[in-house]
Amino acid sequence: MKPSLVILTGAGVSAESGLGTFRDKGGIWEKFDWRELATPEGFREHPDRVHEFYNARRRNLLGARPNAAHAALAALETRWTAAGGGFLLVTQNIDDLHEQAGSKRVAHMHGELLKRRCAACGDVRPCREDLSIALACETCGREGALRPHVVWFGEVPLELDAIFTALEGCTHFAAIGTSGTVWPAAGFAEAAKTAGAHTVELSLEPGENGHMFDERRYGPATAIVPEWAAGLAF
Ligand code: BJW
Repeated sequence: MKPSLVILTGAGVSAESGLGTFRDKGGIWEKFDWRELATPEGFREHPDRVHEFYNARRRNLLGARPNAAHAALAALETRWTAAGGGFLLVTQNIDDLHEQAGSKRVAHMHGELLKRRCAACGDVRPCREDLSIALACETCGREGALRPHVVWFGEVPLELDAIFTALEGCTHFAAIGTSGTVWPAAGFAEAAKTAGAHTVELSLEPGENGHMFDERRYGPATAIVPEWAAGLAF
């Protein structure tokens, strides 16, 4: 069987680049109400508050740079694919730090903050500026329908067909910097195990699905990810 690696990243991989995590002490969902800011119902009721929340996070992202963990994953992809291995980096993160570091095969299952979508016509475009309810869609002309291209609770994550195809054929699976709380991502380790893959968790501490992993390494991503990637034999 051809070696095939699937990596799932979460907020912990970008924490040392200055982007907040969600469920750690002092995390985003301790300061903000996810029901109000990360659900379609919240956006319908208070679109201005949702725009304010994502506008602030977009401005913060525009000043952020990838760290040693992002760089190690990009180098691992180059090495692994050059040797003929299958590779997919699935990220729950809406930042672009994997791409900034040079990663190519990236599936953004929870969307991308530097894109916006028209809720009326579905048009998706790059977006580096603040959004507001006063803006009109350049494609359909509808006012007030532009939203961040992100996946909120109750919405279906993106690229699931490609992700599950990769999981079904993988020989190695790593979950990095994710609490294993949010589904369907929390079930990927089990899907990889069912496929016969060796599974590893790399994070600050065990996630909710920590028992699913064959191997566990705990510490800051910038320390443990380069070390793990360098030691991974094809
Ligand atoms: C470090 C570190 C360092 C820190 N170094 N490590 C009841 C039971 C089961 C499921 C459900 C349920 N009720 C509802 C659901 C479904 C729901 C869900 O899972 N809810 C749970 C909370 C219970 N899921 C959904 O609604 C999803 N859609 C769905 O299920 O559709 C149905 C469907 C599925 C499949 C097929 C067909 C239909 C959508 C989920 C959308 C999630 N959206 C968010 C916000 C939008 C994006 C944004 O604003 O950024 O996505 S929520 C938030 O959580 C964000 C993240 O991507 C996501 C995951 O968080 P993550 O990355 O794990 O971060 P943390 O903070 O939780 O963990 C960070 C970790 O890093 C920690 O472990 C730290 O220790 C570690 N760490 N510093 C290394 N320096």
